[in-house]
Parts: sequence; structure tokens; C-alpha cells
Amino acid sequence: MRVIYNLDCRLHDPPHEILSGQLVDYLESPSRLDYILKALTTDPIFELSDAIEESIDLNKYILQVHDKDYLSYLETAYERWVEDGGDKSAVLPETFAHHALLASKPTNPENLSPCAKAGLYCFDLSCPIMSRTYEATLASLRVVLTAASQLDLEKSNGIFALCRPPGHHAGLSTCGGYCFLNNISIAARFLQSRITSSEKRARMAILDIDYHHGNGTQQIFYDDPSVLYVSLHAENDYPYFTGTALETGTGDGEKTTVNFPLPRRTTGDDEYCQTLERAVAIIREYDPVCVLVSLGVDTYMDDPICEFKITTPGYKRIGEIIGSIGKPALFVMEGGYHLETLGENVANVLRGFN
Ligand code: OKP
Ligand code: ZN
Repeated sequence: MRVIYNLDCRLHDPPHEILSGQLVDYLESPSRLDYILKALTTDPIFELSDAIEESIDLNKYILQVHDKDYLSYLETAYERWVEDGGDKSAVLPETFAHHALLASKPTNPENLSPCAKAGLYCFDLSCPIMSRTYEATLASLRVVLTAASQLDLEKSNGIFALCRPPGHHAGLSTCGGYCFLNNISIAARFLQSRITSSEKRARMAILDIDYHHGNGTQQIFYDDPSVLYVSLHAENDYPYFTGTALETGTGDGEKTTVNFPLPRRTTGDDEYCQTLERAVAIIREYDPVCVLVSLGVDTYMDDPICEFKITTPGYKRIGEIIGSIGKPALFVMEGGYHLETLGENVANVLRGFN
């Protein structure tokens, strides 16, 4: 299987995050990429390729998903923050635009102070913006769109975009949960624009198997019947306020959002795979052109922030079930924080798919 990567993804490298009230090393670290790369290079079935030379108009596709004011915030946040006297380490909000605090929605967000903007565009403390964060985020997206451009839509093959920072928590105009740009959503729009056969958008399915609910991806396609969003994730865990089975979409997009919240602590290989079979049946029925997989392996039994019990062999079964859809698949890296097994778990999903 072809694997696309780029080392500029390493440029986002915050020293710390606050986890359960404690200052700890930033979990979504550049070394995650190194560990996965290392595991994939030891198996000849993976054919690695650097996305560096690819010249895709990233902005054009970003703007099909994210608001323009949010995009210019990401681009300029660090510079403005430092000019305003903010700490040079990173942009981090100190006040959130909580609904209880907002007398009215800011009409001119560009006029807000750098501090206010941080609280408007971030929904948590896990997305510090450093001097080279945006560069890394664009590299991450370039990896994903390069992989998308190489996906053969005539065959039921797979391609893996080995990227970071991840994307599935980033919404129309919000960062959070280590995510800044919603890579997989932008890839879905990119793939739709590759298919110009009819005036109607081609059907895409996004299968999100990260431990956490992809609130951003859900929001982006909530009213859009051309993108089916199906997610398996832990119930009552981060990001806490989204991902119930009652969230099924709205308007024309009614029924094209499907959530499978699963119990924390007790969900192991068998329970997970049974639910994944149901998810896959829904995707088959929808009959998309291709499947985009938000590939998180933070469902692993020893993941430091998650509480599922998936085993390393379990990931191979997961890959096989995804392969049974019989569609071309773009795998996009999301979470997974147990460094020692990260690469092997990812490799097993891809091996199972093949
Ligand atoms: C990103 B991805 C929970 C702390 C959560 C942020 C987690 C972001 C996960 N106690 N911190 O979906 O893997
Ligand atoms: Zn996750």
C-alpha cells in the first residue's frame, strides 16, 4: 500500500499541554510520526512517498470547508499575539467565548484583540498555536490531498496519508483537540471536485474509528446528504458534548450522520468489531464512490488518554472489516498516543484492509 508523508508535519511542537489539570508533555508530539514511519518502513508492503513536491492549491480546498475569517486567524494568530505582548511560546486562550458570556455574536471578529480571538476560535486548551504551527498544519493537509489525488477511484485499493496535526475535531471556524484544519473533510471536498461527471456532488463516506467523536467532521457535513459521516467512539469522553446516537443530521442531511457511542472501559475487540460491521453495512447501503477513514488507534488497550481495550491483532480485524466494504479507501491519520505500539497498530489496520 502506498503511504504519503512529509516531515514538515513535525514543525508543530508545543512543549506542554494541560491534562486533567496537570501540566504534562504535549501528547500529540512530532515523534508520533517518527514511530509510525519506522514501523511502516520495516514492511515491504508499504511504499513510502514524500508529498514535498506536490503543488496543490491548498487554500482553494480549505475554503470549501472552513470560514475565511478562521483561516486568516490561523495564519496570523501567532504574530498578532506576540505583537500584543502575548507569551512567545504559543497562543492559548484564557477566556472562551462561552455562550453564557456572549451578549451577541461578534459581528466583526477581525477587530477583536488577539486574546479574544483565541477564545473565539479555540474550544479548548489542546491547540496551542506556535510560530510554525500553521506551516505544519498545511504540510499535514498537503499529505492528505496528495494521497487523495493518487487514490485510484476505479479500484478497491487503499492509500494512507500519514499526517499530523490531526483534523477531526476542527470545525467550520474552530480548533481544538490537537486539530486546526479538518484534513479529512477537505479531502472529501477535494475528491468530490475530482469527479465532475454530474451537477450533483459524488457521494463520499467518512468512517471515523478514532476513540474520540469527530465533532468537527460531523458539524461540517451535518446538513449535507453527499457526505455520510459514521463514527464509533467512546461514550461520555472527550469532546463530551457531541456524538450521541440522537445526532443524525439536519435538513437534507437528515440520516447521513450516524453515531455509535460505545462504553468506556469495557469495549474490546469483539464488541468493537460487531459494531463496526453495523457501521460498514450502513456505508455499503449508502454506496459511496469511496471511503475516507479517520484512522485513530487511540482505541488501543494501553493508550495513555483512552479507555477502550483494542489489541494489536484486533486492528487487523478492523482493517479486514473496512476492506469488506469493497470501495477505494483513503486512510487519514488522526489520534493514537501509545508510542511503542502506534506504528504496529496502524500497520495492522492497513494490512487487514489489503
Ligand atoms: C484528539 B484525537 C481528556 C483530555 C483530552 C484532548 C484530546 C484530543 C484527542 N481528558 N485532550 O481525537 O485523538
Ligand atoms: Zn482521538
